[in-house]
Amino acid sequence: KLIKSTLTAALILTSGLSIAKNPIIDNVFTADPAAFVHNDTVYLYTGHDESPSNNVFFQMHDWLVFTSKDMVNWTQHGPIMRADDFKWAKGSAWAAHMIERDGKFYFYTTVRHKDDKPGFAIGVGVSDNPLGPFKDAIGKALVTDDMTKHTPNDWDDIDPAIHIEENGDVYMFFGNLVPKYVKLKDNLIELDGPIKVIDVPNYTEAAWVHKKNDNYYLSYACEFPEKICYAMSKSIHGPWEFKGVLNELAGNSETNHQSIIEFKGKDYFFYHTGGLPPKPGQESGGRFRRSVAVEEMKYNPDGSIQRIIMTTE
Ligand code: FUB
Repeated sequence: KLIKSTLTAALILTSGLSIAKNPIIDNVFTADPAAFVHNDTVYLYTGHDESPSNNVFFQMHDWLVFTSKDMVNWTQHGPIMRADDFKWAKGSAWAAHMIERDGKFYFYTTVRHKDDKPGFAIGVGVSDNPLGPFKDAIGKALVTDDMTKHTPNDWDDIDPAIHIEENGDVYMFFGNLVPKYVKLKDNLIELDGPIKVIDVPNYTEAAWVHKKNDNYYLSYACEFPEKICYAMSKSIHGPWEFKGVLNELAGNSETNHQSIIEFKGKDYFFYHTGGLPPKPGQESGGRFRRSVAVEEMKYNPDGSIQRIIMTTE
């Protein structure tokens, strides 16, 4: 035990920060990571897979959050919000993203809308605390399926991801099969202009935008089963130059969903896999029983990103 602690300490000392063994959460099934750095802490927001079997479609009712100050030890909190906290929604707590402005925390989520506006929708939760609880910030959906009829399916308006520009302008990226973005008003709960379509190849879902130095990066789940691809631009408005696959198929989960952050001088890539082994009397991880994992991410001198090496494979 002493040798193990000494080795761990040495690893932390030589590399600055160590990283947890994947999947980083193993007591509950988690998906769709959205990491957020606040006050020297990583807040890892996740969906919560509760399907009893990989033959039963997503059963997702609420969102969880896990915190860490060292990327090794994670503390579970939550649920921070349930899909049915939106009175106009009827379940499906799919992918979400957290941001902060002026001491308030805004949680952009995917949910299924009730039958008066069928299809998926994007809602916004708000709280004074990043650990919640969150309440509906608007009392209605920010985006409904009838506003985004780009595909025959009713979920082309899922997976919100927010990017805040240095001048304070806020943009929401989202979509399934057709990637889209829209500016938000300063109040963060209204659209400020039209929803625009983005031109990148092989897009499936899970858009995430981040900026490093002068480069904007749009990463997204591509093809199906999903890999993560990415594109680069010098402007939030594009054009986006396709740069290829960033992360290969993540084991047996079919979907893949990434979140990219910088924390204490290192860059990290969160994703999910179906790799959790079975517990007695239960099915193993898989496409509807997913688990969040993380890897260190490295940039090349030209700003492109090195292919992620998955320690989960
Ligand atoms: O978790 C439900 C859906 O699966 C998400 O919204 C997608 O990104 C995919 O991961």
